[in-house]
Amino acid sequence: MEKAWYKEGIVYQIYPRSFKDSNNDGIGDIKGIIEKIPYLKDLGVAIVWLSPVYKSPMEDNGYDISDYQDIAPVFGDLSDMKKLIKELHKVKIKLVMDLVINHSSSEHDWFKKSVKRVGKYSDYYHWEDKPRNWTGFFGGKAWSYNEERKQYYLHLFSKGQPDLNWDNPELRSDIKKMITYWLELGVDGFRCDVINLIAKNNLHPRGRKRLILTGREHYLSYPNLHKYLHELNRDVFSKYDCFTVGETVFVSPKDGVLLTSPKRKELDMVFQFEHMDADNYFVKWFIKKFKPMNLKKPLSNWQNNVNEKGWNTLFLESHDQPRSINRFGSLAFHDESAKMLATMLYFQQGTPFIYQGQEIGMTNISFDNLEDYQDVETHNIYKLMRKMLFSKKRIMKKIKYVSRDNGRTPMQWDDSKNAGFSDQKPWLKVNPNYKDINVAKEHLDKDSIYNYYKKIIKLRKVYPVIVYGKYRDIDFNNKSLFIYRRYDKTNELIVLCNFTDKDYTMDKFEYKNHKLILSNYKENDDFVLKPYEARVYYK
Ligand code: ISL
Ligand code: CA
Repeated sequence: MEKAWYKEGIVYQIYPRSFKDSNNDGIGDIKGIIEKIPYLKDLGVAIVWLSPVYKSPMEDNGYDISDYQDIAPVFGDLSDMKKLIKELHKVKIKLVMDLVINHSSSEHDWFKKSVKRVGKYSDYYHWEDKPRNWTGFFGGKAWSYNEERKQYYLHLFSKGQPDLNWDNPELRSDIKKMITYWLELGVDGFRCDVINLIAKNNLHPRGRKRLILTGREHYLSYPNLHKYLHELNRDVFSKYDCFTVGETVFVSPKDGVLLTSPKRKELDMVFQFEHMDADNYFVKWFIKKFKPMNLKKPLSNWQNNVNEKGWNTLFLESHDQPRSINRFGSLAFHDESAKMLATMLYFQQGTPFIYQGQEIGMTNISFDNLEDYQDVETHNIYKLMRKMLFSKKRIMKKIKYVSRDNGRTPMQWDDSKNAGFSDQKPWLKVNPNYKDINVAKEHLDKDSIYNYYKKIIKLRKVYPVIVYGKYRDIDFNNKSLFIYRRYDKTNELIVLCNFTDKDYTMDKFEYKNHKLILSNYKENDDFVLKPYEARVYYK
């Protein structure tokens, strides 16, 4: 297998709005990130991925971009951005930016010109005289009327996020120029937002009626996608020492291989979401009780079918996901389960992604008032479910478990006012548990979740088998344990994880001659795994 820095290093995702506020307006910003570079360095991450900081009306917190080559004033300006790149590079940390090119904001100049049918821009978006029956990701109709142009336009996300028309070569050429601009500034790669939606089928507009995403057969990994990705790679990415990670929704391991196979030269890796359905029925709002098997099955399926052919990513959290302890671990075994989940995930094959706050075990918030939630999706879904006659109580219960704001509360730095995030009222309330869960406290405790993450990051540098070794499941049908083996010609790792809150007694123990290199308990009984115990053995 080909070696690469982006396979070896660990990525840390920053949601700028919630990371660190430097000028006390209640919103995190680029200068705040610069302040915290020593923190990132201490943790040991190699790459930082920044959620969007571009100019935006912020209908979807920056995933609605109105100028791809400028910075939103709330986050700072271009000189701050250049400084961030420089300061990160000084300490050998790479920077990956978010690339939101399936759609722009309706405030983007391109859209304004498209509305007025100005020259080449007329065709930069998808326009139709009659709306199609497609529905969007945030619930509701995906085609909306524009009064001025007197036509309907496509938006798979909110109304202010019109989809770009990738069939237009002039649009593609403008996108390539824009990406080149950032690469020239020194950016080391991109996380490509919903990239497998960019190609649309415009010939068969009627969508098959479905409970969610009617019409999705016309844009989910539609064949032209591969053509457009290959073109971007050939004309732009391949000319720089950078990497791309595609956010790809509703993809199978087979798609994963097509998208990341080095021979095909499309993307370097993808985020897939099959394991994010471990506690829901396909749609996150239809919650079901979590069963370890539902996490194990998709994760091992991707390991078994993508490894050696393409490249995986390893993630449990992001700015779109609730906190993993609430979903797959246990609040009663907060530290143990946080460490177990990290062990289970990061010793698999793929590039590890840590989402801010995950490394200290941040958890979901639980607001009783809808008004305390800020996310556009949460509000859209609330309205939709009210229309569907769900009771307010029932909807709020769902929101508490699922809302994207669970992962967006301000980073908990210390136990001072607003968790040390800002002097002013933060844009989204701080989780009241910040007195217990915060960076300052965990720095001092050698057994903290933070220091456990540090150990994992260090081990990855010591044992290349963690990065490049093959993967094999052990005792796959076990409903309580997740056990697997990583190996190459001369090295072997065994990862043992207990997903239950009870002792688990194994009937055999075959690792007597292995060395225990990591565990979340101080003492380990060979045969008995304590609640949420995790161990890694090496031979
Ligand atoms: O969280 C979701 C909605 O329930 C996901 O389906 C999410 O919308 C999907 O993964 C796409 O996410 C990305 O694009 C969106 C943006 O809102 C998300 O924050 C971003 O990660 C539109 O740009
Ligand atoms: Ca600020």
